[in-house]
Amino acid sequence: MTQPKRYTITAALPYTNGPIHIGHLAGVYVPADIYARFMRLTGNDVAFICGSDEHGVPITIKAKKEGVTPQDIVDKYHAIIKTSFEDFGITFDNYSRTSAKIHHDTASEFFTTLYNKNEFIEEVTEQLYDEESNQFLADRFVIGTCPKCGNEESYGDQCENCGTSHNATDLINPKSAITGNVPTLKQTKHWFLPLNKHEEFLKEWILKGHKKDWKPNVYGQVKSWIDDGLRPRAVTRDLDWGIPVPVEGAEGKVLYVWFDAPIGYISATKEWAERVGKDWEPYWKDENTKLVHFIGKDNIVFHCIIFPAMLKAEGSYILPDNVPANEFLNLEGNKLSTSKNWAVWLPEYLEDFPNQQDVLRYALTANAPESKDNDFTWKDFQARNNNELVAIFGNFINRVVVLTNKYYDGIIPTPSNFSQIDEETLAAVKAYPNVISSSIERYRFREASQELMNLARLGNKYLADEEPWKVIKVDKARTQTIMYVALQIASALATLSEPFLPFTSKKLKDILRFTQNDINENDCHAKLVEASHWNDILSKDILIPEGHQIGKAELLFSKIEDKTIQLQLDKLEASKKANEAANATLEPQKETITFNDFTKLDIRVGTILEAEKMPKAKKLLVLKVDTGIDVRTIVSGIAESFTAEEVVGKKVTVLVNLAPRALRGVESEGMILMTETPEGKLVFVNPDANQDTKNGLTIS
Ligand code: B3M
Ligand code: ZN
Repeated sequence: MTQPKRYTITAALPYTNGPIHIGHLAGVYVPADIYARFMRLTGNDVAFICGSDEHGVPITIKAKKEGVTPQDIVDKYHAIIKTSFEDFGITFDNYSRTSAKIHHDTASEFFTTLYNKNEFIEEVTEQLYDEESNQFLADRFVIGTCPKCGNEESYGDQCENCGTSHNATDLINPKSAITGNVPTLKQTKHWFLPLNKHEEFLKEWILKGHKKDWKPNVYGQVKSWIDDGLRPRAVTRDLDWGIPVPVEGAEGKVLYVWFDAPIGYISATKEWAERVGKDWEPYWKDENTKLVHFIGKDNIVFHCIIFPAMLKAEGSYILPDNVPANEFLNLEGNKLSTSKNWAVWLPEYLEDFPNQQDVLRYALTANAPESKDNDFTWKDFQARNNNELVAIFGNFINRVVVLTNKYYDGIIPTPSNFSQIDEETLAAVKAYPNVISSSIERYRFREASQELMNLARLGNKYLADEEPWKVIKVDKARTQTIMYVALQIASALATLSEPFLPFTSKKLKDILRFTQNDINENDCHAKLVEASHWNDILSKDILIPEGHQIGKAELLFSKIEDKTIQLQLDKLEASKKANEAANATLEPQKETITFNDFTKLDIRVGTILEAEKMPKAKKLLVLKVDTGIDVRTIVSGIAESFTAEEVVGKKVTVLVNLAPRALRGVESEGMILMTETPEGKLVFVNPDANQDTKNGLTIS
């Protein structure tokens, strides 16, 4: 075991423009929480830091869309995000927000320090400008083709396809995201961080330093950026939402969101330290502190190049020890998308699956996109629950607890001689903390979660092989030993599951009475058990002592039925449909007519009396229609959508004063009015029903 250390663990600050979804959880928050919980459990000093990223164009765009102020948006989503993290068991020591005063102050001070140290270049350059909306087009306000990968929907500051971070003026065919207009160029003054000046240091630090132990996806991306050559990056913007640039001559300008957001980690640490009466500085300035940033892959450049360059330029800060960025999680084969509502939203999950946080945590960890993009499917989620959590983990614990209660009234029995199998099993249990630690320390959370499950498998196998339910009939002493060994495995699971399955771990510790409210001062058993944590499994021979009373069995997990999964799949299908309908191309409105034009139309309700297919014409039906004033023939182009039989007797809307015309030799005296549904199906403009129509009246 390594010496306890100080850890500053950060998780990417989510933009407050929507709730958290499974992609965020799998990529950042679940692994970060496993890591933080593990580091605390193994006796380290941990500050686990996060907060809402409340500045930046994504917020302004959302506010514009909803017709409210950016402040309304950040207040709304900050509350939603914070609560859902808490309910999901993410144990941030502080979840702050970048609109907090402490953050504005910290970020301004940071900028001022760099400014006073002449670390910026001040330059008037031409930036993209939208004449119609009268504003500069920074970041997500402009969309165009990525000069690196050709993605046509790249943002001004970053391409989400290849991850490249660029300047808005680098985009090919830029368009305003506000008006769709082609931007013009307009001069404006900004402050640039000359990344080129830090190139040597970055090379030294990342490429020649020890950063080869960074994940290959992270190291590879960073290396390729450095190899491409670094250029100055503007760290200020002409926007009205953000932290004002704290120097003279910068009126109306704010800090670039990616300048202020990572400083949010520092301000959130300060806020936390103030609250708990600690000094924040060692967490950011002591060389012995390990700084670890958990992020998604689209944030790599900001955490591995820009923020370290800022910290280095400031001079008094430590640099990240590791940036274990994950790849992306897809959902049922498609890219997760907030705007297309293709996601599993955390608040909805918590509502649909109450008290089943651990199931999602486990499914996301076991299938985490650690080294490549991965797919979340509801079927896999169900299988992870039913075949692993229920059938292996839950089953083992349930058997142990039920039998202990049945045979010994819940009191841990006294073992007699251990067999070779017992000795081997107990030795195997003791090896698990190191196996799991080693995976976690290398940021291999998938592997770690599978090792945990292997420990439960070991327990199941032990019981299945030793069969205490049979042995009890012939050898009471041997049964006691078997149950004693099984209870040691159950105790190890209670402790080792904590980082991955914290709610289950707590429940299991309660069942095993690891902590008792009614502890008698002299009750050595209770004390012994209470002290149990990760490292005890290595150092102690007894994890749960004979004579200790445990509680009754409770189910840790329950089976998830097909119908529950189907409901989720239906939900996704519905959002796909809604999305397709919203994106369906609508025909533009026709030329405006006057009221007089309109009143010339004589529209009446008629009934179709007879119908027959026009010979040799695919589209035409010949109808006899009772218009109320007469019965007349109308030729209608609906034969591809309706049979003659099904339209007879239908009430229809008829334009009766249309000049007659001959169609294939049959004179048509009027027109049946039709329209299309959002799905493109042709329907009658039904005089009885309200149709959900799309294209206005069609002439058929
Ligand atoms: N808000 C980006 C994101 O949500 C950004 C992370 C900031 S971390 C300092 O993808
Ligand atoms: Zn690109």
